[in-house]
Amino acid sequence: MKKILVTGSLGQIGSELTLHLRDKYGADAVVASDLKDGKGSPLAEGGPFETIDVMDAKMMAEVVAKHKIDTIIHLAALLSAVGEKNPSLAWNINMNGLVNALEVAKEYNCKFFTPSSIGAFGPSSPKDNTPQDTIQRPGTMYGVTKVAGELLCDYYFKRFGVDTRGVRFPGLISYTTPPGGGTTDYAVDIYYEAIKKKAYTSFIAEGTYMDMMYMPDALNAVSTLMEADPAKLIHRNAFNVTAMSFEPSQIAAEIKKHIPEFKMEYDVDPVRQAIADSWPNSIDATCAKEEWGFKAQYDLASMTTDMLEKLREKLA
Ligand code: VAH
Repeated sequence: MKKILVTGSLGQIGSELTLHLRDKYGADAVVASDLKDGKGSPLAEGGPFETIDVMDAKMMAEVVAKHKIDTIIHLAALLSAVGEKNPSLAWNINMNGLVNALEVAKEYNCKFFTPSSIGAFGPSSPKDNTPQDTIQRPGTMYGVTKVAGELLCDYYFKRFGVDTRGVRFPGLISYTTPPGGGTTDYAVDIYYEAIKKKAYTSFIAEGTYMDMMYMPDALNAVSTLMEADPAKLIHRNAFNVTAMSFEPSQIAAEIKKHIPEFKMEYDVDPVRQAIADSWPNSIDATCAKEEWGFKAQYDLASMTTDMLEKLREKLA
């Protein structure tokens, strides 16, 4: 990977993955892009930045040709909860944006990454230790676009030879850019509120297990997968990856070890609770470990220590 284009660079994953890739491959090797112009953001200050509307394939192709891109990291998408508020917009961006990016990757012979999600599973998927290959009948538009996206990326690999790879991300927790409109966002919001108010009211009910991962592990997963030997990949789109599974009272208990007076309350949001209930309690990441050496470094305890430390600095 010598020249990488990241779409959706100003999002929760994009804002950190772009910097991670620039650290690894050099600032000029990674072209950041987003619908917004990124003026004043570290991404625009620290390296090439282009404004791309992923609904405009011609615009994307022009940027790929201009910068001689050889790898596309396609992140631009709407997340689960916001997708339920506007399902047709979610389909349009998540699918037509993806098709545009895949067509450009095919035309310019680019390697291709786009994330799927645990949201690609549904109520009829096995709930515990959900296997890599199993029933996928999600009940959200987000999940529908993730399953369709996985199938589309496999198709472009098998039919056109595009080197497509992807992971099914769990909820991602980070302190740099707050997530926008996800169901797992409670696990990020809680850290901010713990520092600001020593209290948090969770919109997800106690006892609701979901897979989660700290952002540094997610960033390493992307670069490790993209550098993996293709001969060893039995799967491609998309690998189950996870670091931990917890429910709200467990992350609250971990925070209380650092902030003893922390108070946790619940005011369940029925829409996001229904989405969370339709997802696995835990997924099995054996294939990722065996086929390309996926390994998460952070667990709930070490993530909580680092999140609170970094957020105290950020919010000071
Ligand atoms: C969401 N954070 O909540 C995303 C992610 C597994 C969750 O797909 O929609």
